[in-house]
Amino acid sequence: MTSNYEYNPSLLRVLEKSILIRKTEETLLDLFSKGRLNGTVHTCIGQEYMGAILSEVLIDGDVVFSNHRCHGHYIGRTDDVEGLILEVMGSSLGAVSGVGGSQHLYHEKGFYSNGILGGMTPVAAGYAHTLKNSNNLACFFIGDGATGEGVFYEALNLISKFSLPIIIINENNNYSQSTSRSQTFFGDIKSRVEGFGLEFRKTNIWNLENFVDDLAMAFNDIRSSKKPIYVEVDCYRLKAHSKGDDDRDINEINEYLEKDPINLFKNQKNKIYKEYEESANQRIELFLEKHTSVTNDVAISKKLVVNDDSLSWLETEMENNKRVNDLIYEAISENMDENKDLMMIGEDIEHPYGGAFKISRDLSANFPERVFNMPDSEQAIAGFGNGLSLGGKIPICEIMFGDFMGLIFDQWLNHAAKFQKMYGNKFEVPIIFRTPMGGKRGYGPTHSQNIEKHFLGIPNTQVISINPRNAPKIIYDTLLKTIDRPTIVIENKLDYTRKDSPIHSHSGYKYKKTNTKIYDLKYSIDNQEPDITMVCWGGLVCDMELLINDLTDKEEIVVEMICPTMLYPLNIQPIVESTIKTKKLLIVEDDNPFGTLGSEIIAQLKCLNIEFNTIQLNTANDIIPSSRILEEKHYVTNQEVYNTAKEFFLK
Ligand SMILES: Cc1ncc(C[n+]2csc(CCOP(=O)(O)OP(=O)(O)O)c2C)c(N)n1
Ligand SMILES: [Mg+2]
Repeated sequence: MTSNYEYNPSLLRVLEKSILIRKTEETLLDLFSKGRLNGTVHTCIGQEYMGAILSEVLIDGDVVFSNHRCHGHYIGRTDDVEGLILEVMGSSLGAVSGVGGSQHLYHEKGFYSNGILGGMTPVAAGYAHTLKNSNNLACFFIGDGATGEGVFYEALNLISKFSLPIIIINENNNYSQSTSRSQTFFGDIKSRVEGFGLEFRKTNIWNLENFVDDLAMAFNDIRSSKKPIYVEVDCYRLKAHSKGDDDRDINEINEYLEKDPINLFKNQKNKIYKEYEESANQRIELFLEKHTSVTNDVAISKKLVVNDDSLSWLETEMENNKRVNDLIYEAISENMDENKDLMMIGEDIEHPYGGAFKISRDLSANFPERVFNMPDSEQAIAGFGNGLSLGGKIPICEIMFGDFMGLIFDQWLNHAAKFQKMYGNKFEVPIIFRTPMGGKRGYGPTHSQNIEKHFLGIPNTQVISINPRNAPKIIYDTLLKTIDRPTIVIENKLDYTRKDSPIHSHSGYKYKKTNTKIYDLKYSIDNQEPDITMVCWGGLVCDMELLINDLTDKEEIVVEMICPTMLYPLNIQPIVESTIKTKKLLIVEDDNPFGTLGSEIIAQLKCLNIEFNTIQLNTANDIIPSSRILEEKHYVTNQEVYNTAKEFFLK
């Protein structure tokens, strides 16, 4: 089987690049067989053309988003063969310091890849949004198998609806790992894509001249029309999915080996082929001679206590007598005035509705380009936010109810939280997810939960809990001015309408704050030794404040309440300091009792060899019922805390 086309200069350049990619990947397989590589190698041997074409069609400022099979795309975009090889070998001189490895590559020229199928679709969309007023575009690669992911379709909707400058290149090699497309794929991708109103085009690599023309035309068309295009490319993977796992029929593979454009080129233009091959081999061999072994000096910290800020207490600034929802709105609005990179996206946030809990209010009217509604697609909202952040914006993503944070978990854990470090620690990822949590309003099992425990402990992220006493406006203001990492801010539904002035305490209780950027609080009486340390946060703070005053007035029990604002990374010092004094630690939580922040606090204190007794009060270990009567039974009641504290004091 031959295609007798002329090898024009552009086609020759694509072939030269494709051969460089093939030789690089053959080298990687060889290094792997010699035990010199750690982990996985998904080669694109047979599919190099999709990467190679990039060096023909991209301009400065364009950005490529890729997947697990990314080496070819990376070389096509960057020509950084050496950085790639060193990366896969695990060297700190590698493209991303040996942290990302084969699947997680980054380059400042505009390249991001990740190993979560489909996960980069909304990220590419968000980034493309930042390119809308330029001549640039985003180029997004996805395999046929990954088109099974739901987030892909959420993002296609956004790409079409927002008319984003993006080319989606769907490499259809008919296999997802060992599963052939016919086993799991219903219908055809064309009608799915066209269902979203996207322009669908189809090409293949078997006639490489046409392929180069088709792709070049699609890139040009996007630059002139500023509209997205979806291109399905029929192709075939000539090697195993990863390293050596291949169960496909050998006759099928042989058939495609014959059709392969590099092999055809080798047969038809052997002299030029040899030239290209030799030049690639020389480049790689010379380089490998210099790197017979690798080292990696990236620092790895194994500290148990993740936040050991030293402790000093300051007076608090409060008494604005304003409601929490007003304070959040004001902080966001004022910062939007000052910082044009700040954006806000979410469901139903536009004026006049202004958000389910009325935080965004008129922001969309005041900043129409920067505050807008998103579809009911939490994964896409989160991914789009991640893309905006990579593109230099600071997105505030409103997730309507905390319970829906479950839907963004992958974008939080495998995207936002990973980008900075897995891409070699070259940039920060400022992004905020704001969300109301908490029950006691009869919203029932899926609209009432405090699920922060599932988001705590993820490296390179932070989780902040505001309450009426930690001056939400100051917290937000500080956060918006200094944010340097993915951040969740947990608000509380009942707190929205509470005011930021504490109750008057006869016994002399007042709040103090730690001397840290995002400060924690303690509620205590100056110069009086406390009997019990209480820890709580969020929606419980105001309730416990009331209760503590009663305990002191009626029972003469003095409590020191520690209210962390930064739930992660938690500063354990205020709790350590107080528990050493009281030896009695009472933790009250609005969550069921297994694996919570409370349990973590107790574990940390134990590891620090502090002597203390402890009681943890949690909700029922069950889902949150809607009925008011049942809801009351579910939560820790104030009476329960009161009685427990009394008994604990006497022990
Ligand atoms: C969310 C997710 N699920 C499963 C995997 C494991 N996995 C890695 S590659 C792959 C097959 C992907 O097939 P396709 O999208 O067609 O790309 P190809 O490997 O054919 O290039 C699978 C199942 C993954 N990386 N991410
Ligand atoms: Mg595939």
